[in-house]
Formats: sequence, C-alpha cells, structure tokens
Amino acid sequence: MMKTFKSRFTLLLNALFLMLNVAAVNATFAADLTKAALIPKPVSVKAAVGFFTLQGSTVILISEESPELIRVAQYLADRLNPATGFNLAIHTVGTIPASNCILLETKISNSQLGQEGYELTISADNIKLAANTAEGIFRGVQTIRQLFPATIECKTVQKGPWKIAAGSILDYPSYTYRGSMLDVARHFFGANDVKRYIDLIAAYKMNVLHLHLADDQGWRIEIKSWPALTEIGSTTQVGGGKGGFYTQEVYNDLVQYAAGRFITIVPEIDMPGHTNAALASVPELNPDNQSTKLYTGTNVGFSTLQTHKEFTYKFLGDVIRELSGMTPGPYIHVGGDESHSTKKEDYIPFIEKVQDLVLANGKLMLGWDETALSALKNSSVAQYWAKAENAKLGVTKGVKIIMSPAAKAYLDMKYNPKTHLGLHWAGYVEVDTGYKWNPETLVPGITKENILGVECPLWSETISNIDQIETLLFPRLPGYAEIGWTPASDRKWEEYRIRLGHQAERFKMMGIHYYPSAKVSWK
Ligand code: TNX
Repeated sequence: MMKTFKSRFTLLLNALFLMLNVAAVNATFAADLTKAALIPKPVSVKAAVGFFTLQGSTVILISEESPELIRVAQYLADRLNPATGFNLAIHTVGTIPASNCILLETKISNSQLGQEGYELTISADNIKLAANTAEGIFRGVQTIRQLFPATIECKTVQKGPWKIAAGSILDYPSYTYRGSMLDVARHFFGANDVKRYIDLIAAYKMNVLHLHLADDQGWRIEIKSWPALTEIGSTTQVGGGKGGFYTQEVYNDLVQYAAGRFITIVPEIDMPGHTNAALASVPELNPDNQSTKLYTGTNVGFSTLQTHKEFTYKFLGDVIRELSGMTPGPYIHVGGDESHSTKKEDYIPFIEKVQDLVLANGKLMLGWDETALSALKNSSVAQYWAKAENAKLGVTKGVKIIMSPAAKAYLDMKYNPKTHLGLHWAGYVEVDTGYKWNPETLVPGITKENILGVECPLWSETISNIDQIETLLFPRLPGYAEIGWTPASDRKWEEYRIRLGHQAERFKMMGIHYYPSAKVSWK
C-alpha cells in the first residue's frame, strides 16, 4: 500500500517537474523584435530596447465602444487568459490611466494600411495596436499572439513571464483575397470541424473560407425550396459513410463565426458537372425525369445538368437565391470545372445564364478557370487551378484571377511518395514546392494587377476527420498565407524554413496534427 502510494507520489512529482520544465523551455522569447519568427512575415519590423511584460493587472484599452472593437478586444482576452491564468479587464480610453495596457486604436486614417493593415508599437509601458478598422486590429492581434511565447496557446495555466521585445511593426497585405477551400462534399465535416478550420486560417491572417458545398457524392446545404436535395443528396459520401449537411441555421452560425474573425465564407455549388447528388435528389433535373443513383466513388466528369431544360434554371434560380440570402460576402462560386459530360457549345451559354442569375441576386460570380470560356462580366472572377490558357483568356475579358495552381497550392496533393493521405495527380507538393512560387510571375501574361489573391484548396476524397485535415494543412498552410500577405521580394525559402520550424511549438500547443516534413528546419 505504502509502496504504491510512494511510487505514485514520485510519478506525480516527475510529471509536475516535467510540466514545469517544458513550460520553462517554451517560455523563451526573442529579445530582439526583428528576430521574432512571425508568419506571415510583416512588411517592416524595427527593434527597440527593452520589453513589455503582460501582467494580471494589464488592461486592454479600446479607443471607441464600437461592437466590433469590443468583440476583437474580447477575442484577444480569450486568447491570452487561459495560458496566463489572468482575467484581463477591458476598458475604454479615458476611463483609466493609459499605462500597463494593450491599447487597441481604430480610425487612425493611415491610407498605407488599407482595410487590413496595422501598426504595432511595443514599449516597456504599453503595447499599442493601431489600424483604420477593427479588421486591421484583428490581423494585428494575430501578430501579438505569435510574439508571446508559444505556451500562450495552451488551454491550461503556464508559467510566464509573458514578455514581448520592444519595437515597432508596420504591416499590411499584398492581396485582398487570401483563402483556403474545404471540400465538405466528398466527405462531410460538421460545424465544429469547420470552426476549427476557420480558427486555424485566421491565425495566419487569411480572410476567406471557400466551402465546396455540393458535388457528385453529396449536397451539404439545406435549400428550403428543394428539401429533397438534403433529404436524399446529403445521405452519403465517398466510401459510403452517412454524409450530412448544414441546416440554414447551422450554416448562418458558421457565417457569423467566420465574420467574427473577419473571414468571408464563399459558398460553392459546383455545376453543370459534379452534380450527381442533385441529379439523384430531383428527378426533373434529368433528361428522362428519372433520378440517378447516389454515388460514393471518386470519379469525376460523368454528371451534368440539362442545359436546354427550362426547369434547370428555375431550380438554379431558387438555389442561388437562397444561397445568396445566406451570404453576406460578395461572391457565389458556381464551380464550372471538369464538365466533361456537357458539350462545350452548351457549357458556354449555361455559365452565362448562371452568371445572370448570380448578378440578379446581387452577388458576383466566381468560377474555376474553365468558366473563362464564357462571356464573363468583368466583375466575375476566375480561379486558376489547371489551365493557364483559361486564366489568360479570363484576363483578356477583364476578370480578376484567384491563383490556386494545383501543382503548387493543392493541399490534397501528397507531400511526397512516402506520405499516405492525399492524391498526386498534379504531382507531390512538399512544403518547399508549396512555398517557392510567385503568383505574379507563375503564368506569363498574368501580373499582380490581374490577381485578386491566393487560395489553397483542400479536396477531401482521401480524408474524413479533422486530424487528417490538419495533417494535410500543416505545415503547408502558413506558406500560402504568407504568399498572399508578404511582398514577393521579402520571401526566401531558406529563411522561411527556419521561421516555419519555430512554429512547431505553437502547432503542439494548439493541438495541431502536422506532418514533420524533412524540408523544414524544425526547432
Ligand atoms: C480536381 S480542382 C477537381 C476536384 C477534385 C480534385 C482532386 C477542381 C476544380 N476539380 O473535383 O476533387 O481535382 O485533387
């Protein structure tokens, strides 16, 4: 009895010692602000002497009592409280003395910073984060997170001190659209997984989540005027699992959650191909008014909507109207890729009609690069994934391009022949391959002015849970975030691989499953 107690006690002591030790090792900080391993790399960082120490008495001060800024202040407190064990107070400027505080100041009218930029000044007394908008403050808060020791990301109380080196950072993004896509059609992922995805991309200052909501294997969004879409079309997935869908209520909650992180959700209903789930649910969509069978394989290109049937456009009008109603953002993505079962002479006018439907609902059309074959309005956007010719054609039509080249930016490509998850039809995308490209020079004829931004899509044929999602996202995701944010002239792989190596501690503290690629210089 005594013996087991004693050995248990020793075990406990050892465990405690280990925990304290881990905390002590991790609570290191870069004494020189210019040495902080930030991702995305800021536009400019200057060091000063000294450091700021966060204490239980530190106050988060806001410059105005706008609901948005209050929310961002609370978000910051929620990031800092668990690991520090503090319960940071939030006050408005003027109500208390302005020292020992993190000041969040909006409406500074600095045109260089734009909508998302921020200026961060750290001294022994204060941290001052200033921006034109609450959105800029939110992006800057992600920098503050990364400046604290990695243990700040722990959900349980850790040993400080919570120091940040003094200095200043001026920062703003290269591109206005910086996103990632999650395919919830091939395998369904529930709302909590999507929220986790949102949190992960927000930490690297991305601002778009593109959700691929319908494909051959599943229809994942409730459309009240066509309930069969989800009653039938959502009930399976690749491999024959039970699938699932978002009710409009759940979806609206996701939109709100994303908006709280200044992330816009771009919903995609792929058409006229990739539509078997709809064809299986609504018989009139088929040439003979007979529903197809649900599909659980991974082939592409076998399904098509009927481009000559009036019914098709009535149906799509309803879908696009309801989807637009759930979308505060400007874009509705209509897919348009791999429509191998639609004749080209039918495909072209089909996309034009769909473009009219999207515009009639007050939204702008986004489509994969094939949509550039149609007469696009210059408000439409083409997403380059496969054919540079299509993207260039889009540019001649005055449309902007989102860069998602499969061979560089597809998160569902395997890292290398030894890794298991993912596909490799576009090649292997190791961490360096994913990082070492420049959207501005990748396709001759497509320049920075033509590019709206960068997106890394994650297709889900081979993955069915959040751990697998994370293993394909990390450590590649931060690289795409940096390509979208940091000027190309400031990006060097040899330097980045060291900064990325420092993120490992954060991945661990955040409970992220990541692939420990040999390309990265892990710390
Ligand atoms: C091509 S990318 C597709 C998707 C697949 C993906 C797999 C694109 C527009 N179409 O349907 O899921 O490859 O990597």
